[in-house]
Amino acid sequence: MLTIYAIPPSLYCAKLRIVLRHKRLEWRELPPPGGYGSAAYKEIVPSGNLPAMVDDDLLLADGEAIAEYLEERHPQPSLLPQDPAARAKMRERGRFHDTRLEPALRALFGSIEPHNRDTDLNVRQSALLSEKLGQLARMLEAGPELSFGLGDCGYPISFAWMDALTPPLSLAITWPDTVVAYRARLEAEPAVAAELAAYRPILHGWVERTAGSAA
Ligand SMILES: N[C@@H](CCC(=O)N[C@@H](CS)C(=O)NCC(=O)O)C(=O)O
Repeated sequence: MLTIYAIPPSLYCAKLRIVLRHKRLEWRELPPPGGYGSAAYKEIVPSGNLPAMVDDDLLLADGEAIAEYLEERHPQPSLLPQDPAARAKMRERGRFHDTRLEPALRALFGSIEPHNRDTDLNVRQSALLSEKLGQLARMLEAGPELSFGLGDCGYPISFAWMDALTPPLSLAITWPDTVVAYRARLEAEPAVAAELAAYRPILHGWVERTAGSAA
């Protein structure tokens, strides 16, 4: 059985679980031994990154590399189109999430605790996140239309984080209609719905404890 090293509130671990659920794979989930960033974990996973996966004698520690491996190892149900151009567009969508949208969200993590709250940062990142959602809307509108795939899996989790951080950080994020419709399509996917049902309470509990207010 696959082993995944993960911690409950991790965004990229939740993204990976959407892939695992969609492919109806069985996995066991372990916390990093000794805690996140520990020497004991780095003895298993040299980079110390989460998520990491062990499949027989293969160790992988990057969410995207793991997802691509699972796609090749367990091609059905597929999470990549057949056509090379459509596959590239799906990967482009995933890279936009990982390298553009999520970093704009992650920049807020240091501002969650009340004593570290940075109102200017929250305003700047609200504008940046709105800009990224606008770019995503234009990418979606330009097409092509793609069935649910690898490049979609990060978005529902980042969207849930934006919801959770909006009240405590007083974020003002503009959600284009195209992104609202895209989000609804993603959340109707059974693997996404199942992951969000499990993940949202964990996320909101973590934000509530860290922010010290209702989230
Ligand atoms: N894009 C990476 C990001 C994963 C990520 O940011 N993981 C965090 C924990 S949630 C981490 O490992 N941080 C420590 C580090 O990057 O050294 C992936 O998909 O694996």
